[in-house]
Amino acid sequence: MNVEVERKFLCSPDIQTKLSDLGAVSVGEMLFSDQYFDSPDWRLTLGNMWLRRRRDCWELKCSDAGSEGGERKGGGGGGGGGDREGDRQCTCYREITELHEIMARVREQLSGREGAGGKAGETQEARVAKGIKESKVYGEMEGETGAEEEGENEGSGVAWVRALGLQPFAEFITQRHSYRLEGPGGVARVDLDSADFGYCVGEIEVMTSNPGNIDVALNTINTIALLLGLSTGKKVPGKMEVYLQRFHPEHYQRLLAKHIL
Ligand code: V4E
Repeated sequence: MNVEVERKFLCSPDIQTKLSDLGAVSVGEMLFSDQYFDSPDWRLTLGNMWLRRRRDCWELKCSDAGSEGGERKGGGGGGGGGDREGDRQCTCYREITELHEIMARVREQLSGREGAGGKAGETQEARVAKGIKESKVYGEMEGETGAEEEGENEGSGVAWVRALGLQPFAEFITQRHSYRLEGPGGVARVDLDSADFGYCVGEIEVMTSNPGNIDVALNTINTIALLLGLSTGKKVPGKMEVYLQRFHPEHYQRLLAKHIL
């Protein structure tokens, strides 16, 4: 299991100088487009699950990483959940990239009772049931996705998400400059992102395959944040939070009310 522990920060004009002073090494710049999907009643995101397609690859981020293995308490909303000031600015998400596992987790979430329910609940249940019936088993769904859009990688198409009644709710392009930085106890990646809707944000990220190492990751991130002179104040919003606040205020308010954002 891959767990992504990260902390967002606002980029000061001298951030690149600070990174280079700390020995950070530039590992490249890239441009990518993200598309996020959910049901009309936001059943995935209200369950703190984020389904994304980036460069024809699917990824699901789930908030259950911090509570796995019983070694530490996971905070609400994928939060760092620790006792130190800096931990509260960190988030901790499990990243799933294997398509079969993504499909299984999405199906489980859509057919469960954890989501928004409400007025669209019944319709959504019917849609999910229909999507699952049409696709019969996930092995077949994956086969369908491979064949559905000529020239795309297997599974990169959106047929399987459509069959489950999911729709894109956010789409934006990011220009990213990434750095590699040695911290105490591990290596971190620092990304400086500029999204096409006019928001810039940085993030310090440590990936670990062992949930027992989350505290080490938090320590690495907090130390780097201190060295970069980042403020210990309020948690800095990510691109999605700002996107929803600007373009989908109702969805944003529901996520705030559930303490997911
Ligand atoms: C987990 C999550 C979302 C999915 C997007 O995650 P994020 O890491 O912010 O995006 P990005 O582009 O930096 O992805 P990467 O390239 O690192 O894989 S959208 C909202 N969340 C939850 C969340 C939260 N509750 N608080 C903060 C500060 N960030 C994200």
